[in-house]
Amino acid sequence: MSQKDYNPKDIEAKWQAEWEKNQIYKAKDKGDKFYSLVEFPYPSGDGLHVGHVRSYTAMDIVSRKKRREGMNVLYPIGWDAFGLPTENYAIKTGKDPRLATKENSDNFRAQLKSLGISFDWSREVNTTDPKYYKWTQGLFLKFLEKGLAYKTKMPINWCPKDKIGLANEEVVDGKCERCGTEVEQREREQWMLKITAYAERLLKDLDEVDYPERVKAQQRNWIGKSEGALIKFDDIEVFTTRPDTIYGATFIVVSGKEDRFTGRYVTNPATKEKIPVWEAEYVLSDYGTGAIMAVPAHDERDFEFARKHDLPIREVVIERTIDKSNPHVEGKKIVFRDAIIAAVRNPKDGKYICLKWKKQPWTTFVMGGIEGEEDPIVAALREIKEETGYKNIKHIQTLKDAQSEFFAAHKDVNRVAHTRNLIFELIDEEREEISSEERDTHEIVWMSVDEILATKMTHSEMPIFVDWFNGTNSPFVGNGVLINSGKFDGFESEEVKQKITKAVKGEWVTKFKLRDWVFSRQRYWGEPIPVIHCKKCGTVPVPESDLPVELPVVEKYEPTETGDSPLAKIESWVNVRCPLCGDMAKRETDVMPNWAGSSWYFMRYADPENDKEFASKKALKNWMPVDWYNGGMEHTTLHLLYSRFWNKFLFDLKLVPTSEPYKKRTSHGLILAEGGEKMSKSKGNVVNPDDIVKSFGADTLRLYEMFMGPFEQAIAWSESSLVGPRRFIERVWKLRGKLGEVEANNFLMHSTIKKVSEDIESMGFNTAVSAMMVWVNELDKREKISEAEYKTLLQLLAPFAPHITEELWAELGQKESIHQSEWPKFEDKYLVRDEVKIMVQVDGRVRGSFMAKADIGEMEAKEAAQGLPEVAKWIQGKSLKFIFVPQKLVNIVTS
Ligand code: ANZ
Ligand code: ZN
Repeated sequence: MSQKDYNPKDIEAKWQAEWEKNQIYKAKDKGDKFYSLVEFPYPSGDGLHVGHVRSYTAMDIVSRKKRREGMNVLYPIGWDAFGLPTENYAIKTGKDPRLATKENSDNFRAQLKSLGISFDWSREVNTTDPKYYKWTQGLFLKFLEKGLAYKTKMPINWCPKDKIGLANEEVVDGKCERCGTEVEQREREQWMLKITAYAERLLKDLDEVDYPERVKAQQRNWIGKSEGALIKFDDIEVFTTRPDTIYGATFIVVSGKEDRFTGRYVTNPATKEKIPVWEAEYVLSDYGTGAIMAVPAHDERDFEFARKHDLPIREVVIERTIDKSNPHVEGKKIVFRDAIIAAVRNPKDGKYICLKWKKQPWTTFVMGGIEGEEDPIVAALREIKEETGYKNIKHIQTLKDAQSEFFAAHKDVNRVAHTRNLIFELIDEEREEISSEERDTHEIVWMSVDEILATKMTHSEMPIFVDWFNGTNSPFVGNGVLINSGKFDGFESEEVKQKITKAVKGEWVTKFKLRDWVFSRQRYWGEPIPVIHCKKCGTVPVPESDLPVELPVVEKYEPTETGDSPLAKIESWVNVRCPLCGDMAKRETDVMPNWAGSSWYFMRYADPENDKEFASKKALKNWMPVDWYNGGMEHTTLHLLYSRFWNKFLFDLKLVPTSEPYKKRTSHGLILAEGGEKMSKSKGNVVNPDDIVKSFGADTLRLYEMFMGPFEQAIAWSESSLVGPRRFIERVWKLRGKLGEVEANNFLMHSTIKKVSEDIESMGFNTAVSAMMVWVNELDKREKISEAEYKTLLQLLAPFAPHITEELWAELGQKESIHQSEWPKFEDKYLVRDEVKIMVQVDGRVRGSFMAKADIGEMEAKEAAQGLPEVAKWIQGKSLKFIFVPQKLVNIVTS
């Protein structure tokens, strides 16, 4: 059969037009719904990024599969078009941002269409369209009405040269991104949204949603819930999550610009000692009370600070270690003991004395008990001499204490030992005889650090020594048993937190790291905040009937000399009558941040044309929540949290049906430039998807991006790797020439259906593609393939490569679009790859059998059947015909 060559240019535009004409991707407002969502792009002047293509293609594949499984799918797109780049472009060139936005979104739309993504274009939204931001403003007024929008003084980044407030991303190393001037902090009245009112619920409801663990973890950290105590050290109140360590609080640190002793002392309410008050930057002014009790023995930052400034370090919690190989034996007596463990080093070769026990399978350092009030170092020196004979020893370091629990087999008791862990060094090798009793107990061996680390040493305190060997002698920050803590000695730290708080008259509280959301910008290209300031009536909301408050046309886009929005200069716009008293009043000139429009866009898609409400309850009930939302990890803490907050707020007003907007969230990995750097215009390493579509076709680009690596992982672009997917597509194209009257290899077909179906659900797109490649390889080896196999292949490949599959499908004479055909189903009975017994008949009588792989093909089976000796004699010298029933039978007909 002759066939024309594969040429994507001939087919891609043709099918795109056909799909658009037949509206095959349009969501209907009925039936079992599936709402797939991708983050709508900011339509920049640079055009679509190959990173967009990765995320949008992935959810396109999911959406296409769901549609073909009979679901009513909503897969919408729009433009998140307010924002700084367009505004800065306007400042530079004078070009109206409306125009730039129109041009850029037109370009994005054309680009997306050229990729064959199955968006429902009838629901396109644009956050800068007054018909859209009318509702962003309307929703803001609901926050205002409920007391969740308020004004307060906040510090902002201020460039004194450009006289402009800067977003955090415009401050680079403390300098203005445009002019390099040192950025200052300025206090300014700002509008705030009270997201903190929802902190607890934003945290708790994470348990209900299907998000990747790393996304949940980031949100939990960002919300940052801590339970702890407020405790007064005279007039300085601190917030601490570890009141159990208060006996080790040897100084106070208050938030400040640099490390500095203030000259003051306050009383530690537990120890009654006077402790110094320091100032340092590591204590944040806006968390807790802005002051801490420093416990250097148990907190990394306090430890570092104390070492740097030579402040006292007092250990008050010791680690409780349980020796798993010698655990307590039930019914045995518990004996408490103070003990030492001494690691003695010979400075000559860096080896340490270890004891190999003769009656127990133990290797230990020198160890022993502390008698009465004996000093631990004195006790250790005594033990070293007794057990090893070395006389001249010096103490090098005291490590952390521990409380270890083990069964002391040699004494037949359960021990709870408070161990002092010590490091010593030999001064010389002078040595005295050791007792025969000691000699019978253990043998002395010298071991290097490496040998020690490779040996299973018996002490459960080993981690403390390993820290020392590795030079990471860090404070013990965990929970444990209290020491040096007066009447609380011996108690578990976790148990006494509240008791100690009470004893020092503190208060148990819950704190969050989450701050309220600064919701105003002194800029132009954003939604005007819809309020009016009246001398008599105060802050008055613009009546809903007057919304939208449209952005007026301005001549200059720069903020004013005083850092106000350029809107402040438009007298005719600013001066209005008060909606309440009718006196002259002034409009608010701040605009919203670019996070506003994206906080609710997924709701608008449900009902994009509605001019009575932001979306009707009915439409929202039809579509919400979003079933699957894919987006970037960079949006985890801002956009994702903000939009969950808006949704919860509207849920409380009974305006949306569910308290969480997104059932499931996934995240794609970034696409990096060739070589692994970030793609950026300045580096000139940005790949333009248009170029790839032109030279390879959209199907190849889509397939390549799905095949390039695991979807959640970052991966570098590789131009040379595009030929793989392109060749694969060409092979699929050519396979058509092999169509014929043959039996399908059901095992391969059904296992590929299963693999591709499951991999799409788990975003294993790369392995789905490789399963299809393996299958095509096998099909290509055969002389003929069946129509069932070819059709199934096209149907599985269609979500990945929608154009070529549609073309080939049509060539097979199919009237309906492949994208409306039913998704292939696999049958379990074909999935067994185990060996099967294949009977061999000659002229209808069973003459033999052989075992073979379940997926054995016709050719192989014929050969195997003829090769059986018990069959050979029946067919010798005759001309043969074969009938092959896969997995069952080779029937040979002689004549
Ligand atoms: C004493 C202490 C001892 C602490 C110890 C920790 C370990 P989270 O869990 O993040 O809430 N802290 C309190 N306010 C702070 C501030 N404004 N800036 C910097 N650090 C501050 O952390 C609470 C702990 O962080 C508090 O518990 C306090 O140090 C410190 F072994 O108090 B802690
Ligand atoms: Zn008024």
